[in-house]
Amino acid sequence: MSYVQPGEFTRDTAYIEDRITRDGRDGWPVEAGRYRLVAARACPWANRTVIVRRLLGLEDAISLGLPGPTHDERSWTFDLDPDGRDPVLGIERLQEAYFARFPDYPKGITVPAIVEVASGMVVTNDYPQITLDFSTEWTEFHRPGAPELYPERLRDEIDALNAEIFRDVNNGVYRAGFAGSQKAYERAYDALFERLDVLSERLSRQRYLMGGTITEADVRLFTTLARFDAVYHGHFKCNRQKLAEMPVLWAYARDLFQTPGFGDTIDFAQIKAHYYVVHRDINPTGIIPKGPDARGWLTPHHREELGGRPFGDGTAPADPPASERVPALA
Ligand SMILES: N[C@@H](CCC(=O)N[C@@H](CS)C(=O)NCC(=O)O)C(=O)O
Repeated sequence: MSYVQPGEFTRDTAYIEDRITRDGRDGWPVEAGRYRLVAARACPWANRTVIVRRLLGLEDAISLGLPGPTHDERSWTFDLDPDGRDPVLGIERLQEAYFARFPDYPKGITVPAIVEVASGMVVTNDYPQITLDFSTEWTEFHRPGAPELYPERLRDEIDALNAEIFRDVNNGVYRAGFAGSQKAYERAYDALFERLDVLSERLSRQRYLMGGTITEADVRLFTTLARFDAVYHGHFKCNRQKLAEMPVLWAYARDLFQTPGFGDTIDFAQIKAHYYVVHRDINPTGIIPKGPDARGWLTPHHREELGGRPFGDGTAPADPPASERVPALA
């Protein structure tokens, strides 16, 4: 299977766009226990949904299924679960949930996906919308003290910032890594590091992207920064600097990593296994690098000197349930 595309890598951004809403207008009403989020630890797009679910305290309302880090051309499997089956959906492959809804589903079997437990059908894989709906449609199930990640007055600015971060950073690393020509790679590389410079300047003056409090924009930038030195710097050739050589962004990323809800969703072994094993066309040996030493993520960041209240008027989430813990950094 080839991930590299001739010339420029273009992501297919047409998703199963049904939404789970309070009014149930697409046939999928908000209801505790009705849906299961399937989200591999490895995947940055899935990671967003896991972080937001945790920050908002939606664990009891929306359960979490976790496929293993690697997959074949038929995509994600529940190989970490007993008997290789998701314990709630009873399926071995996420593909089964896509086929239950669309028997000839022609596109990628991707995470994150939300599956209706009773029917076993995938409802949506529209990840940019999933986290926004967690914030705005699932409010009755938010924990007391849940932060406002997508406040109404900031939405236009967050949307604009997210679009730049998606194009140049979240997807920019993929455009560099899967480029099929030197020119396409260099264009993606230049746009990525120019954007990181702009974000670094912004974050030298304020603790988070929108000011003193965490928002959806920080979640989206964090999931790429968390994978930067472990994967994108080498595997995707995004190597002007390591994250650890960009002082502002590195401190910002550590600050978030050490905030409950962020670092406690990160599993570096799974992240590395996914990229280096699955993308055989750019890493034909499938060898997974041992480094980098991840313990640097736990060093002091001093970002609290910039002030701010990470959760605004809210509070930090409690530790994740035992079944959802990631391994401690060795
Ligand atoms: N489907 C979305 C994002 C989700 C996505 O790409 N997920 C990857 C993992 S990070 C995936 O599930 N890939 C499945 C596959 O390659 O078979 C997209 O293509 O923009």
